[in-house]
Amino acid sequence: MKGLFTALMVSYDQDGNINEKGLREIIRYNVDVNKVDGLYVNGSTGENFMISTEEKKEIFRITKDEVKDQVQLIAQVGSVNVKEAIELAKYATDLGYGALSAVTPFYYKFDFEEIKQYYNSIINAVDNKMIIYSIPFLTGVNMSLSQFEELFENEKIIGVKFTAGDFYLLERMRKTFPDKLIYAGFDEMLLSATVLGVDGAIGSTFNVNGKRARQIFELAQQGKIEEARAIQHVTNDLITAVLDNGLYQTLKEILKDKGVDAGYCRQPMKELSSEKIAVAKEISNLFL
Ligand code: NGF
Repeated sequence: MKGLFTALMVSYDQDGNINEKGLREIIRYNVDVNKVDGLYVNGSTGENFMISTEEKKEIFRITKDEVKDQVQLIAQVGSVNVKEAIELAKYATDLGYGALSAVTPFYYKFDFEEIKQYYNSIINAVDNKMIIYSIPFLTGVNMSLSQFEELFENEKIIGVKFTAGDFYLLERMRKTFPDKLIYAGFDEMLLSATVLGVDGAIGSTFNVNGKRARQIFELAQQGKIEEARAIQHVTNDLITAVLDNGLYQTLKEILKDKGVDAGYCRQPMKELSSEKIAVAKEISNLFL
């Protein structure tokens, strides 16, 4: 399960329904053009926290059907509704997903014992492996090194998607857990995370910029830091422009510019204005 995973975008029509044809095109673009090692399905980038259980299943099913065994698949099943998380974990496992991931439970201020019970309940219900999805800036859930250590006592918990800028903690985790998988979650920090020894990365911008992510990751692993840095600089010019214009909407417009039917974002995310659509096209022409 090492390597580069695209946090998969989902195509929705203007009424917010899943556009199956568009979703299949996004998947093909990632497998055939970006040539990533795998897909991270129903994460934040898939707009997962705005859709129903049935829609989540539909996305898992379509993705597996399109990919077959061409690349690795991780199913993000996390939900504050643990019963839903278990139902999705069973569904994705039956479909043949290679690993599961679950966001730390958010909104209520769960204590660590509750968080631990959440992970163990999900993963012990299925014959699969779990990657913790840690994204403190969105969930407000910060876990310490010793808390990760306690979660990792369950051998079915095999790694973490580390979407944070705390590189002191990342370094401590790399040293403490040499056998666990650590994925970088911030694309704009991929070089620094790779230097610290992550096993892979999971990124939204890989939907359009997967080739540069591959170059950064491999050059850094080979110790060619200056070359990797030059590509990270261009990548971050791209990411900064995308973030300024509206992250997911702009990535979708770029995909459309490349001929992929990426559709719209789900409400309450708003549509881009015509000015912002023009900016997205400029970004696409300039960088991709
Ligand atoms: O989009 C977010 C969260 N994070 C993604 C990535 O961690 C994937 C990251 O690529 C992800 O969280 C998911 O889909 O579950 C950023 O978009 C990127 O580095 C730009 O900041 O906001």
